Order: sequence, then C-alpha cells, then structure tokens
Amino acid sequence: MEAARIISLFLPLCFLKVADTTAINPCCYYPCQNNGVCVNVGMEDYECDCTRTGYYGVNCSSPFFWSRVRKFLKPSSRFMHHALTHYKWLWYIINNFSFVSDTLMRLVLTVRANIIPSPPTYNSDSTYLSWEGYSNISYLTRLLPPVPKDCPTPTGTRGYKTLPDAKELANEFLLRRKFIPDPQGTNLMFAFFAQHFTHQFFRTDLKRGPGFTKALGHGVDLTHIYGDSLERQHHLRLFKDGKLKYQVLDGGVFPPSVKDAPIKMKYPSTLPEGKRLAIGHDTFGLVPGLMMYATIWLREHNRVCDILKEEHPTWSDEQLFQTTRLILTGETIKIVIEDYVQHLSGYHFKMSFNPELLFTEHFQYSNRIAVEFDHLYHWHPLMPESFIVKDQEFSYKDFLFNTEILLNFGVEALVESFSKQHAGQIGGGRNIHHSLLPVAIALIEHGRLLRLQPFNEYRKKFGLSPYKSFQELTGETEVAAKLEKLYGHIDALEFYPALILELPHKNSIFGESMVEMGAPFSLKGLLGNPICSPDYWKPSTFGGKTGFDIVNTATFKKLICLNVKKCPYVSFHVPYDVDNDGESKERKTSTEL
Ligand code: ISF
Repeated sequence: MEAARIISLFLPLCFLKVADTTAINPCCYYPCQNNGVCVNVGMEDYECDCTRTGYYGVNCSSPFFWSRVRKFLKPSSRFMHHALTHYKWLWYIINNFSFVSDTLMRLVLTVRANIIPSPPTYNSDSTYLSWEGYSNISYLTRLLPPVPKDCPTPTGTRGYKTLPDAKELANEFLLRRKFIPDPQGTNLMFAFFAQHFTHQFFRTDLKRGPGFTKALGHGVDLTHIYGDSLERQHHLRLFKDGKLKYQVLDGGVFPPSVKDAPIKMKYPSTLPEGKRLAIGHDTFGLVPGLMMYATIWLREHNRVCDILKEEHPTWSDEQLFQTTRLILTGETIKIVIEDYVQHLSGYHFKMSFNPELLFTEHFQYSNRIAVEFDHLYHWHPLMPESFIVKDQEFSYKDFLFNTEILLNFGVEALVESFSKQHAGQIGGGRNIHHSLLPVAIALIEHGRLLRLQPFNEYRKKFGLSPYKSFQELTGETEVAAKLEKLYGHIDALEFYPALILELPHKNSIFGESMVEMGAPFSLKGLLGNPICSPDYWKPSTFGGKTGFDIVNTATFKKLICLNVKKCPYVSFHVPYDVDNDGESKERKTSTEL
C-alpha cells in the first residue's frame, strides 16, 4: 500500500481517507508537485514523473541544487506587481535605456511563455498524452488534465460530493448590487476591444461540447475581419486593389449589407436585409461596440491597400489583399501589447512589441487556445449598467441587436462616448449585470462538465502558492465564511468563481491569479504568431519598408484617428476629469496623434 507516500505530503485527515478507502485513484490527491506528472499504477499505486522539473523524490518535492537557488532568488509575484506599478521615476529611467528595457521585456516574454507547453499537451478528453489529443485541433487544449472520473469528489478528494448550485453561487457572489467602476479607469472602448479581439479565437463549438472550438486558427488570425472560410472571405472581398467590400452611408464608410455580401450573419429576424451588415464574424452585428470595431478595421484594411497599391502598382488584387492582411495582423499584435496590455497591467514599465527579442531564445512559433484561457477571459463585470451614446442612454434591451446606433451616430460619436464611459471592475465579485449572469452560470457549469481541476492546483501550476483559506483568497471574512460553508474546503474551490472572487490588487481591475494565469496564455498567443518568426519578421513580408513601418508604428489612437474625419477623445482610459460614477464634469477632446 502506497498511502505512506501520500502521507508524506498531506495532512492526517487526508491519510484517514486513504487508509479507509483503499480503492481511491491516488492521482485524485494530486500528489505530484512542481509540474510532476501523476500516473496511476495497478489498483492503488501511483508514480510521479519528475523529468525535467528540476525536482526529484516520490512526489517531485525535493529540489535539485539549481532549483533551490532559483526558488530562493525568484521574487514573489506580489513583489513584482508592486514594483511594476509603483516607483514611476525609476521606470521612467529604465524605459529610456533600451538595453535594460529590452532585457526586461525579453524576460517577461520568456518567463511567461515558458509556462505554456508548446506543442500543447492535454485536452478535455485526454488525461494522458496521445496523438489524437495533439492532432485534433477541434479541441481546446488544457494546461491541466481533467479531474479523473473515479475521484470521490468532483474536484478530487476535498470538499463535498456535490458542488454548490451554479445559479445560487452566481446570484449570491457574482450578481451586481451596485455598479463598481474599475479603479484603473478602464472604459467601454477597452471592454469592446477585448470582446472584439478575443472573439477571433474564442468560439466554443457548443454543438460538440464546451471543450471544442470553431476557431481553428487558435490565435490572432483576423478571422473576425476576413471570415473563417475562403468562401466567406471571397464574399467580403471587392476583388479590386486588394480591398474589402464597403458601402458609403452619410459620407461614412461602413461594412456592406448582406445583399452585397451574401454571407450568414446572426441578426434578429425583424431586421430588413439592407440593414444587415456583413463582416467576418457572424455574431458581431449584435453589439454596436463590436460593429464599430469591425467598421474601423474594415476602413484600416482599405486604407492600407491604397498605400500598398501606390508603392506596388503592378501587384495583383490577391497580393495586395494578402499583404494587407499580414500588416493588419502585425498592427493588431502591436496595439494589443503596447496599448491594451499596457493599460490592463497598470505597469509603469513600458511594454514593447519586438519579435527580435525572442530570436536568441528557444521559442515555438505556434499556439493552441486553452479551455482555461477561455474561462479566464470571461470579463463580463466590465459591462456597465446602461450604455451612454452622446448623452442618450440605452438599456441592454435597447442597445443589443440595435444596428441603427452605429449607422445613426457614426464611428466618431461611438468612439468618444465609449472612451468616456467607465467599465466595471472585473475582480472582487458582485459586479456582473443581471442580464449577463446566465453566461457566468453556463461557464461554471461548463467548468464542471469539463472536470476542471480545483483553483489551487492551477495556482501551483502557475508558480503561485495555494491559498490556505477562503479568507486569504477574498481578503475578508463574510464572503469567505459563506464560501467555506458551500465548498467545505479551499482545495475544492472551482476555477472561475475563485478568479472573480479573489481580492483584487490595490486599485486594480483584478487580482493576482488573473494576471499570473492570463498573461502566459496571452503573450504566448501574441508572440507565437507566425509573423513574429524569423522568416516572416522582415520588411518584404509586409510589402517593404512602408508596410513594415505601418506595423512598427501602429498605435490604438492612430488606428482610430486615421480612419475618421475628426479625431475624437480616444483611449482605453476614461478622461481624468470623469468621476467614478462615469459622469463627465468637463468634456475633453484630443486630436493629438
Ligand atoms: S489576458 C492578460 C492577463 C489576463 C488575461 I485573461 C494579458 O493580456 C496580460 C498580458 C501580460 C501582462 C498583463 C496582462 C503583463 C505584461 C505581465 O506579464 O505581467
């Protein structure tokens, strides 16, 4: 009987369970530490494979010399977060020394990306490595394999036999009582950017199940702009000068209607054909903020085509189209790192997009979207109580599915309004609008169907120490006591509820785990794009110096302002004179590029 080995790791309580229920699969105890792989052997034994973990021993818990040194020297994530979000003057100096800031950026990218296995390992149906698991890209991958089916409780061995009712959980801990604005000053322009950008690679295929995806590009492939099939793309293309089809309404350029680009789009059945705009992603017609971004990227595509055509008058429509798509891919990654992630992180360290930083490192230029990343990115607390466009207030009912808003107000007005309206704080709990609560409930239920390992196992996987109590997670006692009653043990707490209920960093949008777990997936996905690889990352890929310069000088502000007539206030941050209720005391515009 191998229970003794497990005892070496767990509390006496745990020992009792092993001792009196001999048939428990020992891997249900998650005995293997430091990334060791648990393999059950015979009826009740197990082995931990510690290969290349830097640790040895039955449970991979004894460090080799260099692991001990590394562990000793490694600063805690809280220390790093504190350092990066304080001492502005120090960062000002560091940011101006390219050698130092490049070295730091390289470190951020490699440390983060090294956490993500590449090639990918598990999926929701393979608890061990297999060729099927690797090669079937319809699956979302997984960082941790599912909880074995024969475990005594849904999350392993801790907690109760049944998990708390997902609806009750959401109503009690996630439902918004009063709007809590994000203390980092995040606005709706950011929220819609997040939704627009991530929906190119988060497209769960619910017909097959929550572990499958329809987004087979597994990353930044711009299928939300160009469509996910050649047929769809061809319907969206003008086949002249590389451009996409468009229509001019009231002097502004907008996506074509489905009359001109006959593709499947999801719209309410009452909407006439002429009002149904056609774009890459079939559901983006449902949120005006998404259609606004679709319109901006469509204009950007055609603007870049004009520039390329001028440089290369002999190029075919096809070459102009394909090269422009690569330029827009580069622009997207640049903007996501230098504007979006910069804002999200709250760091004073200036982030830079420079693929060359990784050319001296071992880095795989490939990516597979993980279930965990998809779950982490459910940022519904960002959504406000209502949507304000040019002093007009829209309820959810009036805003969603309302395609007129974009066409009537125009891109400038939407950009300005969304840039000035506060988004909600993501972490800390009780900040999801009631109309979005069903999404959170479904997500929790999907997590259960997929048998996601408990939150503390993910903490360990990302190099964080597991929480010892609910109080430590929430930073208070009231919610913690209620959670303890429902879950029985902190090691039984589920992935998504924990992420949302974790105490946010001081004055931050969310807590430690969201950053530490999300950043590796995010950065690996961005830099793992083929355009960042040595054979692609050169001017010729982008049509020469002009195209390469467009990529290397792209900013969020330019993306908007080069595609509207009059540049409005545009930022991922509300203007600094807007108070916390989202009420603007004084309207500010900025035309600076
Ligand atoms: S996405 C995300 C964090 C959580 C999710 I879900 C990011 O995109 C992100 C990437 C990097 C960083 C912060 C946020 C910074 C640079 C870091 O690595 O600490």
